[in-house]
Amino acid sequence: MRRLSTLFLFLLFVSIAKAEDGSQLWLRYQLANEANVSGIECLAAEELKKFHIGKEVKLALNANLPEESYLISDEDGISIQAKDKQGLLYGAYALLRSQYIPSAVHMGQIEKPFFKLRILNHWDNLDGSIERGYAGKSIFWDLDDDQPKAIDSRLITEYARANASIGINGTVLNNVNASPRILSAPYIQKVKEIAAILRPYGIKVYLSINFASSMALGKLKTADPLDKRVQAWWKAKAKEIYSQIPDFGGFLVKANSEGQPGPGDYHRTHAEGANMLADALKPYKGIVMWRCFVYGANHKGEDRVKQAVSEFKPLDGQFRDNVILQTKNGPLDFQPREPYSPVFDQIKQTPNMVELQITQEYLGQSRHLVYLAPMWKEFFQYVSPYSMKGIAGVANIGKDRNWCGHHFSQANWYAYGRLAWNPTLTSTEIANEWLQLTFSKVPGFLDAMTKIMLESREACVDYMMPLGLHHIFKFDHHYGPEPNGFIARYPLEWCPVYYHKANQDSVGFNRSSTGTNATSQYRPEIGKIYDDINTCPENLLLWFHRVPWNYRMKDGSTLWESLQYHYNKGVTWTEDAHNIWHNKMRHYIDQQRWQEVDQRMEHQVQNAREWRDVCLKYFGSFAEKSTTTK
Ligand code: GCV
Repeated sequence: MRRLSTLFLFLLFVSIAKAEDGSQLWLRYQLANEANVSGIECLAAEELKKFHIGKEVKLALNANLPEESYLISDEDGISIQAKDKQGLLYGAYALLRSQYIPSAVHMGQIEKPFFKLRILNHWDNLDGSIERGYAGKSIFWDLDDDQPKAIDSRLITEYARANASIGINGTVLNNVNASPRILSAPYIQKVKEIAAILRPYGIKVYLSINFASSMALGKLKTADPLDKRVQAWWKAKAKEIYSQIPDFGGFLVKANSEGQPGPGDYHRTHAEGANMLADALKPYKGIVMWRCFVYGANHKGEDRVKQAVSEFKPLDGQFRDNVILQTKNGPLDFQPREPYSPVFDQIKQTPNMVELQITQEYLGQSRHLVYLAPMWKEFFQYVSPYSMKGIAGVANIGKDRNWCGHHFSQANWYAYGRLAWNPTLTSTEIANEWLQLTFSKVPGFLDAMTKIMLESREACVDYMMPLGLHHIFKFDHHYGPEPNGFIARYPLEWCPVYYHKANQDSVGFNRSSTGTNATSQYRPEIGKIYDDINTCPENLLLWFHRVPWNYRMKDGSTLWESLQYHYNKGVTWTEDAHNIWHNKMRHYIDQQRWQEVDQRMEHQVQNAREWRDVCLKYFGSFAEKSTTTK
């Protein structure tokens, strides 16, 4: 008895002693005893001195290496070579990672980032709220006031360090639904202060702009991009910004989309709008990232998923060379599963970059454990990373102690950075790395949790919207299920019923050549596959086709049976995953993080059940009455 209680006390002590709050992310390095680092004095050297354990490390510049790359060798001690200090820093973080994961460094090989632009997009409002943010307030902004509050330099330094450790080299500091005030002098001053913190970490700052800023701030009566006064206003604004922040990256623009102003307000094209800004930024080597997420303006009434191609394809080739079109991975809006956006097939002469969503707007927010790398890798199976100039990820970062709300949502930030660096890494490799750095290397933990992470996205699709169903979320906050959410006063494109059109005969959106013909926007070899119900992947069936309830799936079940199977499978997965965490993972990690994850997983189970029950009741109300199921 006494021995047992001593053991209990010992275990308790160990777990309390190791309590962690997740604030260190994947950078939980033990302090080294002033490691032996020689060569260039830089941030890389400082990081290594603090955390590198083992042999001496030499840092050297080598002009022959590509920008941002590094070369680590182990002859006569370890050396890191790079063309620039940024490369040295990336090399230092790789070396530190290799203390936990030896395969993180390939000795003697030049490592260079795949995408030149590896950018985070913060949808942070100037009042500190974050659109689609689920981890507390903004780390950059506080009260939207004429005079912005002082920045928290300690927090922003930690943010910079975390990003540099995974190779992110740019950040857009404010929401694409942008307040014009971001371009006022006091805010530019704050941006300058933030840029000064991020610069040593190799991170450039960018801003989202409001297209009508010349009216709101400049007191002009117009924002017409062909108006000389408007052009002059933007040129002067660019000059002002660059006089404060010489390495400012450029602008991100949401125009004529969801109520935002844009060139369309003056019957000008997106190209005319983007070019006006591009001309203002050009003397300073700045770029414009112009979003293709537009619908409901010029092509009202057209199938929403077709509208971006309809809008931008005729403009291809008309953009200045410092404009990049930024397009969401799917043609609708960051659903748990979408086909890739056909913009990537149709825009051939204008540089493209993809916008991924790290924050889980439609994937359980910071309540659900859903690892997104498999979803992004699925996109890269169809759209070659070689066809893109850059990659953007809508951040899931806020002031919560653990940065992302759910400890496992940190994995999505990490995975985004790692894939931006090297899109050929597998989801398994990244999950494994992240788990080892963030939690534990013990195989019992690592194997079980890698499996759970890898399965989690498909499970989320199963319990939310299997077989190609989409946008059946509760209105506005996009958390729970609302398949019957048709409220006529909203734009049609926001109503779930518009997307599944369930009735007693069938369900699904006919986007084949007998319907809206969205399949024709894909390159022919893919369009053909999607167009034919027999070849269309079943996981996108109801996205592209209208299907009778008694349609025979490949496994012989009817559509209705299959739908029930998937919803149940998704729920069972959450129950099993939670049981594993609850019963088996506890002793591998610290109590605090175990408990916080446990509570969230319990909630995920409840929410998954709600999804299943609401959706099966609703779809069942048609399917079970259907003559086609009899
Ligand atoms: C920033 C969806 C989201 C909006 C978001 C928009 C966009 O509609 O729900 O919150 O606005 O996409 O990407 O611009």
